Amino acid sequence: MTAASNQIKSSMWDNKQEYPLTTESLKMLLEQRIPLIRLKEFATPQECEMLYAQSQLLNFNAYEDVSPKIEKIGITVFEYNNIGKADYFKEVERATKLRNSITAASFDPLQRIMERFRECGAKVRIASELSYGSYYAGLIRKIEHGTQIHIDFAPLEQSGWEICTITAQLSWTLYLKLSDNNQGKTRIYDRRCKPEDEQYKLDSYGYSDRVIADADTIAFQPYVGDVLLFNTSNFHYVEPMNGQRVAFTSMIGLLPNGEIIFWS
Ligand SMILES: O=C(O)CCC(=O)C(=O)O
Ligand SMILES: [Fe+2]
Repeated sequence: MTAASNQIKSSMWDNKQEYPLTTESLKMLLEQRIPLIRLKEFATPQECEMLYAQSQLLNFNAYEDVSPKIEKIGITVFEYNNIGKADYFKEVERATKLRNSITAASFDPLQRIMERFRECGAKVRIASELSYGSYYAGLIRKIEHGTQIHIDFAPLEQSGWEICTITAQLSWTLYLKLSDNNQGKTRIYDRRCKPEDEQYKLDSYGYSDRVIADADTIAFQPYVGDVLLFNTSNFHYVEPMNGQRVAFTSMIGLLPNGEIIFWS
């Protein structure tokens, strides 16, 4: 490797390690200067088990046109890209009622993570759309066969929604149920997407592994009760899992005015 490329690398991830959530680490994650934040023991094993048990009483739905299969409870803007905004907002109330009934019978990780952000001085709220109202936030998601290499960045995926005006995007994931085999790691690359990467796209969301050639990487081992926070405009994927991998998750975006919004 050349000295020049080394220099570029060190200006992105100075340190390939896990950070706790602080005002400083949150800022660095939004700026893609650190790979990830782990909130250890964000929830107790009992809380995770209760939330998981609630999800087992309901039907998970698989994403259409996404392979390997990913299943979830709750709705996403991603699925309404082609269907349209009005139809998405028609479903928000129903999905929110269902989520509230699940969290009322267990615990509410969404309120807790928003509180943890406030403790770091962030101004947080659920994303909202002029003349439609609040977005939906908070999926229960099953990723057990891994994912393709991808990024998540609303300004590239949606247009004409509030979430398209964000300047940085993170996701947070609380792991509720994991088979005890240390599989299903989340792998994150020190490689942000650029417009030219379109040539590496394989389908609706996956990219060829040529996109991450030579990039630095970190593998996150999920544990029940821990939260992973990372910048989703870094290429990333989930490794397959022989068994269960169920989590509670949403997206997080930074608006130009400094506000932080949550949605799914
Ligand atoms: O389940 C995970 O560990 C992360 C999944 C993912 O791709 C994301 O949160 O953007
Ligand atoms: Fe992702």
